[in-house]
This record gives sequence, structure tokens and C-alpha cells, in this order.
Amino acid sequence: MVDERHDVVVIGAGFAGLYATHMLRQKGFTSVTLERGSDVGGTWYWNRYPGARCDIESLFYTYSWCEELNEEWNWSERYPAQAELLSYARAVADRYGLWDNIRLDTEVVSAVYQPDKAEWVTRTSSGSVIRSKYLVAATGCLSAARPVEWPGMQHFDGKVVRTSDWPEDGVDVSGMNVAVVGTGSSGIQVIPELARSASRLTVLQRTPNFSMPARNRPLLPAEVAAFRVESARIRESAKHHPSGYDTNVTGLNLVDQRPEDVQKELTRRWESGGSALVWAYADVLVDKRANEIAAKFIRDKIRAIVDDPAVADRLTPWDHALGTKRPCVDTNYYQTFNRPNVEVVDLRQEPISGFGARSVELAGRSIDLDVLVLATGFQAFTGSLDRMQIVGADRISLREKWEDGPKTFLGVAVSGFPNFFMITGPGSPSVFSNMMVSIEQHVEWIVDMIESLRDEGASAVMVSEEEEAKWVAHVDAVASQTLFAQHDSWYVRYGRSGNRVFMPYLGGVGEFRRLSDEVAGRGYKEFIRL
Ligand code: N01
Repeated sequence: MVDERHDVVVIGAGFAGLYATHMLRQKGFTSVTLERGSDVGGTWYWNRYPGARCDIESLFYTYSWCEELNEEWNWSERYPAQAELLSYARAVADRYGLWDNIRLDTEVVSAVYQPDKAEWVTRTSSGSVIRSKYLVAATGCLSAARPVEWPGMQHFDGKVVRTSDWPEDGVDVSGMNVAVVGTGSSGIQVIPELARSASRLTVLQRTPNFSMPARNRPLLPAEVAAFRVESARIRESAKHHPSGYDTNVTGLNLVDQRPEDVQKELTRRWESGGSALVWAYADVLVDKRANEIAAKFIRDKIRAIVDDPAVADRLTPWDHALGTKRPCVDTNYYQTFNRPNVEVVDLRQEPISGFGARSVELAGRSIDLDVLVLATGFQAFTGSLDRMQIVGADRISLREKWEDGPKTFLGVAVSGFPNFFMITGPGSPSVFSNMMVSIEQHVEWIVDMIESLRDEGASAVMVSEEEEAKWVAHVDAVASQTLFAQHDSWYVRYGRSGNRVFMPYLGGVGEFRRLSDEVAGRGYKEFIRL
């Protein structure tokens, strides 16, 4: 049964899907946006754990096309909390009349390309079948949780919750024995919050991470006013900045500076808050010597903050270069380990050996447990696409095509998948940028291309395998010149044949925009007209 037909099906109503929905309407396309969650907001709908907050500053983490709304919107703090971001997403949908195009609680089960009709057939969890000329995945880079399993987990009869799917009505941990697994950005944000009310909090840590203080605080009216006056210039400069965000890059190499000047600059950035410390010098992510100096600065801070030297040692990162795992930004993370009710366990020394009905068993001891919190991360980039069956022109699914790691052109298109586009896909700079800036660039590029194809009268287009291979090689070549080549993280995927793929593009937002604009300027000649 075929229910309906649109020019475009958009999957996801997070910030990427909302802008795509708006822009498609503006350009006169018919579209429907299918959203798995019960609200808009994407990441900021699902990740509602206590302490969830963006590490890009509020005023910068906004759409540039919503200046009218931005003028009225009062962010309360320097870094936006999840609830405010969700309200902002809803306000955008209200203000720009997007709700009519959005279908909530609707999961895409499959999307199959029909070459004979040059159309996509999308099937949803509610049984609808939607035909469309184009399919746009706005499914997010960090959406599908990474599955984790320990021996004997089935014996545990307490509560198990994920930060990435926190219950809407919250979890009351007061008086409870709580354990958190995972010390990435999510764990580092939730741990100080849970420690305040739990009776006992055990952090089950596999790998210590670098974290810097956010120095979150209420936004001052004067800084909001100053931003508003300068917003057009700030937005324009962000579009061409490597990270799409003013991280105050000095452009200098750390190794060429006087040690006392380096310490002064790192201290200044530590005191002002956020992750700007990592971006202080051009060589930190490239030269081991520079990286070690910046890393040591943070290690020394950890030792100064944490009272017990043995606990400080456990929390001190040792296995990766600073910045090669996404650096975390926190509020009182290291200070939390000075509380008498908090313990950090090194899982490499004391692995989880099993679970009791109300305990977690470590090699040699048992810890009472009522609530197990999983802050164990995501199947980055590909997970959200893998959970539906996307089948291209040759009857091959995206999952099969990417068995040796994702291959894309500019992170937006895939050979073998005509008229299919991704927003912030693998091979794009997205996760290394202010997501809002990357989202806007991708959406505008994709919708402009669709518009140009309409003008041209093209029925279907597909990027050539050769252009895709060139882009994959370029992404790899850029990454291989950095320290990212030496350390694994969620940025990396190993293929079936053991090959290592570094997924994001490290060339920067400005360079990516320049290259994307060149493709558009050449009339999208990298795409074969079918
Ligand atoms: O996930 P992660 P996340 N046993 O993958 C551990 C964005 N974000 O949700 O390092 C034991 O970083 C794993 O250990 P290891 C941001 O881009 C942004 O925290 O693999 N431990 C690691 O410690 C971020 O980078 C914001 O050894 C296990 C942790 O779980 C990205 O989302 C806030 C394990 C996973 O860390 C992902 O962050 C939150 C196992 N079996 C998120 N499996 C802000 O804007 C995994 N781990 C502030």
C-alpha cells in the first residue's frame, strides 16, 4: 500500500532535520520529516541526563537564519543546558511553522531505491510507505548507543539507565548506590550531578580522559548585547574558521615559544574555561612534544585538584595524546573525587567479573549497587544509519557497502545511492566543529544542489565511485599528518578486513566549505546524471 509521495523525505528532526525542513519549504519542495523521538531536538531530546550541557557557548550554538528568534531568546548561562536547547528547538519549529511537516514517534525501518522509477520508498514503524525523489538523512553523528555487555548482567535486578536515553521523568538516586561506567563527555557531566544525591557513587573507569573546567556561569546582559551588535560579523567569520567557532587560535607553534609564555597562555585558557586550551597552539595535535607539554599542564592540574594522590593517579590520562579523544569540558569533575561518597575504580586493574541482584562484582570484591548508569558512548556516524535498512541502486545496503568503513563524497553522498544525501555524515568536519555551523553549511549545500537539479531537469544523480575514493583518500591523508593517526577513539572505525578508517574530516570547516563550493561552482560534475 502506498500512502503518499513527496519530493524529499528527511529522516530526523534534530537541528539538522529542522533546518532541512525549513529550507526545503522555502525552496518550494514538498517534504516530510520522520522523527523516531516524541519531540524535535535530536541529541538534545534524548540526552537528558542530569548535567547534560553543550560545550559550545550558548550564543554561538544557535541558527544564523533565526536572528529574529535569537534576538528574543534569553539563554540563561554561558553554556546551554539540555532543557534550554530542547526549548530552543521547539521554539524554532513553532516560529517557522515546521510542525506540519514533522511526524514524531515515527521510526524509519527501511528506505529502498527503485532505479526504474528513480525514487526512494521509505517504510516506517507506523506502517506508512512514502515515495520520494530524494532521501536526506539528518540522523546525527552520535545517536545509536554502543552496545555493552558484561558477564552475569542478567542477574542484576536494579535499574540500568543510559545517559543517551535518560528516562523523561528522571531517575531519583537519592540514598542509592550508583555506579557509572564511562568517562567520556557524558560520564564527566553526569558524575558530579549524581554524586550530590547518591548515597555512594562508584565510577567504573576503563580509560581516564582529559577534562577542562567549563567555568559555566550566568550570561551577562552586556555580553549578550555585544554579541548581538557583532553577530553578523561573528557568524561570517565562523563560516571560514577551522572549527566554526572562535577558539582564539594563536597560529603559533608551542615548541617555538618560551616555556614561561606557554604556561601563561595555558593558564589563561584554563582559567577562562572551555576546551580552548587544546587549540591554543597550531602544533598541539600534530607534534608529540607540543602535545606532551599541554597534556602535562592538565595532568598537573588533576594532581593539584584531587586530594588523594592515588585517586589522582587513577584519574590521570596516560594512554592517548591530548585532544585525540574528544577533550571534555566539566563542572567540578575532578573535585567530585574528593567527596567521601565517591570512588573511582580502574577497570583495567579490577575488571567487572559479574553481577549480583544488587551488586557489581569486581575481581576480588563486591560493590553494592541499585542503579547502573551507562555513559558508554555511541556507534558514531554509522550507527544511526545502520539501524535502518538503506538499500541503494544495486540492491546493496549501506551497511554492506560500509563493511570496510564508511566511504562518502564530502560526507554528504555515497556512490551506489542515487539522490541520497547525509547531513554531517562520515567524511565531513561536523564533529570537529560548532555543529550548528556545519549543519547550516551541509543543509544549504544539499538543498542548493537539489534545487539546481530541479532547474536542470535531472531525474537522478549519483556521485562517481572515483570521486568518492578520492575524497576518502583525502580525509585519510589529512588525518595521517596528525596525532589522531596514532590513537583510537570513536572517530575511528575498523573495517571487516582490519583496515583503519578515521571518519571525520580534519581539514577544517572553512576549507571544507571552500571545497564544497568549488563542487557546486563546477555544476556538481562529480555526480553522474542517471
Ligand atoms: O561517549 P565516549 P560519550 N567497559 O565514547 C567507556 C559528544 N558529547 O557519550 O575510553 C568500560 O566519549 C569508554 O572507555 P574507553 C562529544 O562529542 C558532547 O561520553 O573506550 N567502559 C569511555 O570512557 C563526545 O565526545 C557533550 O576505554 C566502556 C566512555 O565509555 C561524544 O558525544 C556531552 C565500555 C564512552 O565515552 C561521546 O561522548 C556529551 C566498556 N565495555 C557528549 N564501553 C557536550 O557537548 C565504553 N566505555 C558537553
